[in-house]
Amino acid sequence: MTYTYDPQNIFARILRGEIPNKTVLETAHSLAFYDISPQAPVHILLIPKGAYVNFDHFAAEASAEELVDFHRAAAQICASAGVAPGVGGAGYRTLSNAGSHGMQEVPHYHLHILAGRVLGPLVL
Ligand code: DGP
Repeated sequence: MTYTYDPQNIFARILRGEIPNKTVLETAHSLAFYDISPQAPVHILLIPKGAYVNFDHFAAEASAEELVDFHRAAAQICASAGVAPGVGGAGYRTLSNAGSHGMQEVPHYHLHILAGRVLGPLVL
């Protein structure tokens, strides 16, 4: 599978420091920041620093180190925000949009982390 990555996408520009962001967590391979248009009291975006278009690109081509870093970062964010059930929190939702049917807006893989209210059923 060949993936074409647009280096001018907004999250690539955030990673290069060309656009400011409100950073939540930075690790060796991942960056998390607040969504500019929050859909819940907690709405954080987690992105890998590598140039991956979407989830299937990341899953197929990221190194084991990048994959572990990313998922541990997601768990750390949920724990630090106090929303992870494992730390007594009320829970959260993670989701990732891909492609046109997924209505992905920014073509750099990202995980939405939503929490802070009852999120309701996943309405499609
Ligand atoms: P998606 O539809 O899954 O590609 O979601 C893209 C998200 O990115 C959307 O919730 C809004 C957010 N977003 C777009 N531009 C910016 C930006 O410049 N800064 C931040 N922090 N978030 C952005």
